[in-house]
Amino acid sequence: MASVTLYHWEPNANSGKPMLALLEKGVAFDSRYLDLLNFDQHKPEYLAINPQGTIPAMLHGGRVLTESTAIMEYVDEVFPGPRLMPADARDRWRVRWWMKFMDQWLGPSFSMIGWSVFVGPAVRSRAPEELEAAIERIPLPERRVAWRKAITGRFGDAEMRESRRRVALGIRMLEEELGRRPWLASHEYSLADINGFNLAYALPLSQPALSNDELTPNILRWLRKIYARPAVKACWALGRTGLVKRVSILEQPHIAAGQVT
Ligand SMILES: N[C@@H](CCC(=O)N[C@@H](CS)C(=O)NCC(=O)O)C(=O)O
Repeated sequence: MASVTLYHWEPNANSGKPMLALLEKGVAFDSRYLDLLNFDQHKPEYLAINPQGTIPAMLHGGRVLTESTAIMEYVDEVFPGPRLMPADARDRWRVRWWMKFMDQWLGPSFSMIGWSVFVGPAVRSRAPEELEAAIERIPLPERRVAWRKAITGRFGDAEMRESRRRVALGIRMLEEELGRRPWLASHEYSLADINGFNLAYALPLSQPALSNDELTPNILRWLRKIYARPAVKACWALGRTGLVKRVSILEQPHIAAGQVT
């Protein structure tokens, strides 16, 4: 039995971050897949592990660890294997700068768009009483609000506009930064790249007008280079939904502007 148990959903966003960090380090783990679309994360068995009812959570050495970015740092420090934080202090600062930016500012906007086009439509056709009962079981009030909006499709115009603005600006910032060095935050592959890939792996499909080989060549080069890593292939192979299968767009050697609509 592995010493690590990871409760996760798809290799996507917060779940994918510790999954990929563990695979990059070569750490075996017991995988417990929770189906977010089946509300598994709000069932009593999981609430006994993480009372907030959010994924991921990791068990190691008798401890329960939550918060995906903090889990990645823990995994990098505790286990042998390739180092995922640079040796230079300024580079480590840049890794943490980008991770904070993505977790707090850019990620929630990507997520709002993703919930409006994937999560909401995926569950909407279920019986209204079943959905209402599922929402009532959610422990965090802000997650209840997010689920209600996803299910009814009622995201406010102003918040969607702001999310689109952030995504467009974030893409421009990533493109510029990746023009400076091969990886996002240092000259080595790091946790910032793992974090960023989880956010942006399907960018040429989700934002075709903003990201393609002509408009954002640095981002596309970076995404393909990450996708070529064996740990990334192994991680995305654990995915079950069409959401994560979109990663195969990166197998195309060139994605022209206007090619994906
Ligand atoms: N800050 C937390 C956020 C965890 C989180 O909200 N995860 C989402 C999935 S990406 C979730 O569990 N959503 C379930 C729900 O809202 O019911 C982290 O980084 O681990």
